[in-house]
Amino acid sequence: KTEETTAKTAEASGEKLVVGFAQIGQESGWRDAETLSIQTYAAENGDKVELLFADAQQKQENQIKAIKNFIEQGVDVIGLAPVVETGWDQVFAEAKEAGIPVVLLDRRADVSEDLFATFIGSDFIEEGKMAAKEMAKLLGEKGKIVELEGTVGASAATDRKTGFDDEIKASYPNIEIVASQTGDFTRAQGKEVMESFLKSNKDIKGVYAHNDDMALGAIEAIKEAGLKPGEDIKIVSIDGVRGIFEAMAAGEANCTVECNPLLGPLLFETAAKLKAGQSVDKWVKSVDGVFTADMAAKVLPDRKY
Ligand code: GYE
Repeated sequence: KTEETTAKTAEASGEKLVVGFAQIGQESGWRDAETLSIQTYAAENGDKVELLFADAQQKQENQIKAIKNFIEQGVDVIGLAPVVETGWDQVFAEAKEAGIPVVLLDRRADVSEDLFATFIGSDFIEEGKMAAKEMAKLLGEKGKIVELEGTVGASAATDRKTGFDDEIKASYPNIEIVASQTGDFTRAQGKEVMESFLKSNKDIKGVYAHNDDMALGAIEAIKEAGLKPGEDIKIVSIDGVRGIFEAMAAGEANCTVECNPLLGPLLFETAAKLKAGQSVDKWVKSVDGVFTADMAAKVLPDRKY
């Protein structure tokens, strides 16, 4: 009710940029940092922008409901972090019909180019490749490893797997991925899956996790099994959240590929351009970088998330 009222007020005044954002949920530290970035920008720029925020609890049907609701309320721009890649055609077509541009934030959707305005986010295939190279260095290019995958059907999971697996296959014939399973990007499931990997596989030398949260769960499982994460089993993951920097500084993780979640300002700046009828690039690419354990202690105080 409150959301509806604020949207109407903004619409009536016609000045504010009204953005409806359909967030995935709260599955990871990365996701929380992105949400905070969006909400902080909106709060600090309340004279110019109005944010309608929906948390979908990791369910696509809830995201679709939120988008339909935003269309009904006549927002200027819809922002969406699509939990999975497929199944968006119909609701995006409805937004298009209503003349509301859709901005994809941090994950891709598999739809034709005319159904969305732009994708703001990382090259996940490239992230996977970088992670594979780091893993190879840590292992002296040989050994058995396991993979913790993100949410099934999410572009960030599919592409991080493709990039990593392809790079291993192409360049490191003595590294073998002996098991690969989803941990849904959460710490709890990362731990659970790692426990079962440790039970059914001997000699695991490395873990590649599609995000830091799952890696942090795996680290717990490894410790409980009486092994040393970071030494006996090398840990490489993606995101760059504070928790993994702490683990690296403590010698329990080895490498993270940073994926920037602080996308709030860019989301609203892009939305403002779209409202003004300006053109924007189809892909506004984030720049990612590699952080290894030896850098962790030094950069930790300056980490923003
Ligand atoms: O890496 C993960 C989150 O879509 C890039 O989603 C994002 C991913 C991020 O849950 O931690």
